[in-house]
Amino acid sequence: MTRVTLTRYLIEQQRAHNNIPAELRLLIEVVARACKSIGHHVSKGALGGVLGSAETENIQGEIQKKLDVISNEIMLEANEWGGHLAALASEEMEDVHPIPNRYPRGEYLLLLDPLDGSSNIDVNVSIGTIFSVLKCPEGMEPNEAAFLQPGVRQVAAGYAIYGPQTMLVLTFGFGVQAFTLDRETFSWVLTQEQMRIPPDTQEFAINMSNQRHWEAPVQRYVTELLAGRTGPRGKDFNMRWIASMVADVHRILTRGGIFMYPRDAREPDKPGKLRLMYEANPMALIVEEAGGAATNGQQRILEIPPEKLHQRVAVFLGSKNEVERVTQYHG
Ligand code: AHM
Ligand code: MG
Repeated sequence: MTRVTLTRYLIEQQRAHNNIPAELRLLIEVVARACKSIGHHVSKGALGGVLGSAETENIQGEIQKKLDVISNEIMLEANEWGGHLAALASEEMEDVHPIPNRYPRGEYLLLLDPLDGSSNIDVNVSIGTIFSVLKCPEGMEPNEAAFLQPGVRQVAAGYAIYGPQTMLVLTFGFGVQAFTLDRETFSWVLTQEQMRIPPDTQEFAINMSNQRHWEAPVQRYVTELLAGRTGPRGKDFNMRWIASMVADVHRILTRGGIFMYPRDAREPDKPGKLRLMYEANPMALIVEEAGGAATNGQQRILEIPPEKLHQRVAVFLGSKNEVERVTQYHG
């Protein structure tokens, strides 16, 4: 069997379809290399002194883990000097980070959740890195306003998952491909082409402990799932909740399912927990490209015009028929 590495895949795509500009290809290679480095630090655990809290707070008011900080630094260091980016933005940084003047500036904008699933780091459960790539609008300074583009404008999105296998899942808007890290050659090898999410499923993912805070449409939808075979849905549903969005989405890409993080009454001024620009948008593009759907209950996530870099959003994504149903319940 021929092994297709990430580099070869990108070059062959470019050659055959001319759909990945060279600068974008190089940018993705840099991000993928940085993910290898993050994965390497993750895998060291206690031996690398990377577990535990950094005792600092990020812009979201969350206590950062050491690996949140390390992963953000790895991404910054890897991407600053390459010449492909105009600026980057991250969950761990309050403001956008324009490429310093000492380096050449490119035309792309990179958005990151450098280490997603922070609560799972210390318990050795799968975590990941999520990224989204936009183009800096022509003639615009790479400031926050340049980033505030709806998800449909993403030119690439992906995530790395650090689990039993380390994998990279990528889309450029023509399907979703998965690469597995070969730990012997330290290269990404194409292991799945055109991932597809089945339109129907009997598996859902939601943090049930928040049930009392949910809005009526989500109460109704989940109650019907829980009623199983003798309820209105006429079939039993299974539940999974990993509390790493990357891992929950990866399961859904692999065997279907619906993932929900609804708006709830705990913090009424925040429309959900997850962040639109570097969690929901990249995952929504991946899920749609795999034949699934992604909404905030009212509209396609990818069409939401962002107002703020760190804006939050309710998320329903995965198997199409289930996402459409819960969206309909929202009226
Ligand atoms: P993080 O970016 O700080 O790690 O938070 C995002 C994570 C998602 O990966 C996951 O779906 C969710 O938060 C879990 O939330 P909860 O702890 O409320 O179950
Ligand atoms: Mg996250």
